[in-house]
Amino acid sequence: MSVVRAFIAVDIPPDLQARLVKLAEDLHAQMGDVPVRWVPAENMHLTLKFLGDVSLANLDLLTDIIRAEAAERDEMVISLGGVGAFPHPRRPRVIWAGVEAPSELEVLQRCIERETARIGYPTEERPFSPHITLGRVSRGAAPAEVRAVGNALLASKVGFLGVARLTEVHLYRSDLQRGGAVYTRMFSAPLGG
Ligand code: 2AM
Repeated sequence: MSVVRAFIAVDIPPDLQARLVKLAEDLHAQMGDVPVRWVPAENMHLTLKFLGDVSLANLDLLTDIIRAEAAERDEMVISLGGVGAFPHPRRPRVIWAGVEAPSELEVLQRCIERETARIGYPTEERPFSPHITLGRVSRGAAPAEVRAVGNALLASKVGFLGVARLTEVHLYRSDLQRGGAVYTRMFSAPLGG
């Protein structure tokens, strides 16, 4: 295989993943039986750059970028809290937990964006909005179901969820399988070198 679907992300620890799954289960209970694809704990991460199809011939260039950009920054701590939806809670497609991050994370993301654009990966037009995806509302959801999702999110009183120390930046491959996406780490680089 000469091409893989790939993205660059940072991880959150398993205890926080478990807390987010519990939160997703609570939201699910409030929404009722709506067609949402909930993200399993092991797939929860903070995406810095979705690359799409990556030629294996480009892997060395990408790992060089990740290693160099990660080395430029120190480890950082992010804080998770609150829930919301893209594009808007009244029109929810992606259900997320919020992330508060130091400005260094945005700098890291911007530099990765710039360097990957330099080698030909399409630039993300949307502003960086750090989040952890909890679930995705199916395209076929009925308007009443979409409203139920939005109402549950707007009524939610979720506050602080926890903190995560970011120590590494990862390149993941994503294999779309019948049971959902399977993410596999291909390369990791430490923050701070
Ligand atoms: P997310 O950051 O909102 O969760 C792997 O698919 C990861 O890349 C997911 O976490 C996903 O969204 C993110 N991603 C960003 N843009 C994407 C796109 N156009 N297609 C698929 N995934 C994308």
